[in-house]
Order: sequence, then C-alpha cells, then structure tokens
Amino acid sequence: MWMAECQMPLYDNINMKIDQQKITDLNKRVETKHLIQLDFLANQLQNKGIDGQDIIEKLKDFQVAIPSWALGAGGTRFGRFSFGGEPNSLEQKLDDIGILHALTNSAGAVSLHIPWDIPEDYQAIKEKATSHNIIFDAVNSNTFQDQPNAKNSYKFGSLSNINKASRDQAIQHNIDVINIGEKLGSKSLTVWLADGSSFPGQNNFQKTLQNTQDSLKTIYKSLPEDWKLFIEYKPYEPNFYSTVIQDWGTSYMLANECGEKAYTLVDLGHHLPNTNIEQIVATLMLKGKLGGFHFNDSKYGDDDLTVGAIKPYALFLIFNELVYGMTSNPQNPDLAWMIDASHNLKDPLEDLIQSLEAILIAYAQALLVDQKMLREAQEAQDIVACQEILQETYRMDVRSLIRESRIQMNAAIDPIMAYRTLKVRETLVKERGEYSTATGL
Ligand code: PSV
Ligand code: MN
Repeated sequence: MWMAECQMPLYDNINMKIDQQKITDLNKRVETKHLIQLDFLANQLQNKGIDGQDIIEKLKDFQVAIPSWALGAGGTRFGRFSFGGEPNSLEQKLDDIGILHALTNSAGAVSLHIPWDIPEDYQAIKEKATSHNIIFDAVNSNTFQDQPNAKNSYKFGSLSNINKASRDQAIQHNIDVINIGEKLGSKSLTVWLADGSSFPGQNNFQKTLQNTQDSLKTIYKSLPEDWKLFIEYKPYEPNFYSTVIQDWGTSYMLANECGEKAYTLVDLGHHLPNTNIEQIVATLMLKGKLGGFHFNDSKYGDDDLTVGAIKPYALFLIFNELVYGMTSNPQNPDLAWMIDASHNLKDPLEDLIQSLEAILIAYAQALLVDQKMLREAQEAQDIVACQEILQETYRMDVRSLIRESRIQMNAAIDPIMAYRTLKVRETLVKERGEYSTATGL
C-alpha cells in the first residue's frame, strides 16, 4: 500500500497545496487499524482517570516552527549531497512547510534566517504563508558569515568584536532583522553568535563578554514592546577554544542584563556530552527565563540529527520538565518551538516529519506522567516508585493519540506513508528540477 500509484494530480497548481481529499482517502485505508489501537489506549487511560481527548486537544494545538534553512540538503565541511526538487525561493520554502503542515498539522510556523531569506515581496509572502496556515515565528540574525560587499568582517567576532565598526555593523544587522520581522508579524528575534576564540590568549574573555553585553543591550533598545529577544548559547564550534555565550548561565545572565523581554534559548545540540538538559529547563522555567527551544538529536556534539533518533528517553525527560514548567510556572512565557536539524542524508521533508513525530510522542508521554503520584513518591523518598512512574508512561505507545489528533484536524494518520504514496518528492522534482538548490548552510 505504501508505494501505491497515485494517478490524480497531487496539487492545485497555484499554491502547490496537497489535495485535502487525497489525505482523507488515504486515512480511510488505515482507519480501522487505528481505531482498534486508539480504543485500546483510551481504555488504559480511562482506568487511570485520564480523558484521552484532553491529551488530543493539546496535541492539536502544539505547533513547531520549521526553519527556512532546513528544507534543502544540509552538509558538512566535507561535502554536501543535493536533493532533487529543493525549494529555491522563499515562496517554495513556504510551499514545503505547507506540505508538512497539511500532512502533520504540527508545522504551522516558519522561522526565517536573515539574510538567507529576505522577502522580496512582503505582501505576496504573507499571502502565501496565510494560504498554508503558517505564521512567522522568531526571526534569526546571521553574524557568523560575511556577506558580499560587507564593510567589516566577522572573522574575529560580531557583537563581541574588539573592532567597534564590526560590532556596530552586527548591531545594525540585528535591528534590520527586527524590522523585517515586524513587516511579517514575527514577535521575536533569536541571536546566536559564533563569536569566540580558537586559541588561548586570542581574546580577552572579560572584554569580549562586556562587548557582547553592551551590543545586546543596544539591540534590546530597538526591540518593539511586544517582542522577545532569545539568546542562544553553544559551547564550541565554529570556535574551538572558547565561545562567548558558552552556556545557559551566560545566556541567562545576559538576558537579565538586557531586561524582562530577553530570554534564554535552549538548543538540544548545544551542550557538552551528558549535560543534564532537563535540569537546565527546570532552572530556567523556575526563573521565568526560558523563551525558545531548538529540537534536534546528537551522539557526539552539535550533530543536528533527527529529533529522537539517538536519545528518545532524554527527550522524554526534557519534555517532562517542559510540561511541568508549562503547568507550574506562569512566570515563564509560552515557548517558541523550532526544529534545528540538518538533513544530510534523508529527504529533508521526511526527516522533518520524523522529527515532528518524535516531538509529539515525547510531549504526549510527558502529558501522561502522573504528577501527583510522582510528587507523593518524591515526598516518600521512594526512588523506585519515582522511576516506575516516569517509565510507565515512557513505555506507553501513545502514537494512536497523535494519529487521532491528526484525523481530527484533517491531516494524515501516517504522514510518511501519505508523503510517499502521494509521491510528493517526485512531484517537487518534476516542478523544480533535479538540481534546484535551497539557500542555507
Ligand atoms: C547554530 O548551531 C544554530 O543552532 C543556530 O540556531 C543557528 O541560527 C542555526 O543553528 C543555523 O545555523
Ligand atoms: Mn539552534
């Protein structure tokens, strides 16, 4: 059934949209099996006093932004292997996200990286996004690459640079990005700096940190009233001796220096091996300072692999803290979720579907944790019970809840199966060609 032929046209040719009826037809093929699985789980949950529909409603609302730079093949410094049918304009990128959203109902936002994706015609881009039900989430600045004709270089840093002209240029770029975001309806700016040093003695740690703080404060002054500033951290790469904003503590300190609209952004790949990320989440949410979240997975470093591909239990434990924070910490704002992965080997759209699935599984499992029982077990210092309570839900197959949430939103029960059966990639290759290339890293 997976490879079944699809004779009818897949898209309406104006908006590159998946034909809704096709998704409904495909759902019918797997509905019976789905309903048996859903019924089984719903009964299990009912015995625990949980209404499955409550969880389904939360899953329906959960939207993860897709970065505009992740729709083509990624690469490493050793090479990049292109994919056929890559989007080669912002419009086409929005079409790809529209496909993801139509299939999963979980990709209702885009996060733009500037200057890779500066809109040429704002009205047309906004209309395109609206036609796919996509909103503009955080805009990302880029001061880790020199742009053609740039007066000053970022080779030795941007917001931290010892050279004031480079700092000023980087500050102005961030302000320009805010202005672009405002025209699209974005409400937040994400700043990730590659700034740091690769050799001991190269930089004065105190001066670079001070410069960064002063630069961020200047950018913050230009932040509109209803915007947020997200400060992302990363311990190494591309610099390999030191990074100016190396960890959550540095980011948190800078956010506090800037003001109440500034927050820390956690990217799962930006930690040294074995860091307890769930504890970082808990700490930041207690302080009301966790603003954004970048999903990916890794084995060794910032590997940017498919979410949940390597450490699904860690992802669940992180979600457990996120869910706890979302219900217990009203001082923390709603989070900006984004997938920040690189698709070096897989079809980017299939890879993103797999990431969205892993995110929803971890979220659903975390929603099912019996927080009351966990608290009682913690108070009784019953460590065995604490572990049992967490693993009870981690080992539950919650996928029928996710499938049901998709059916209720007219999305696909099995998005990968639908993607393949509807021959989406083949259609994109036919429309855009075998050698189209997406902008990005
Ligand atoms: C850096 O590794 C990062 O995580 C930042 O979020 C960037 O903006 C993004 O990846 C794309 O390079
Ligand atoms: Mn990131």
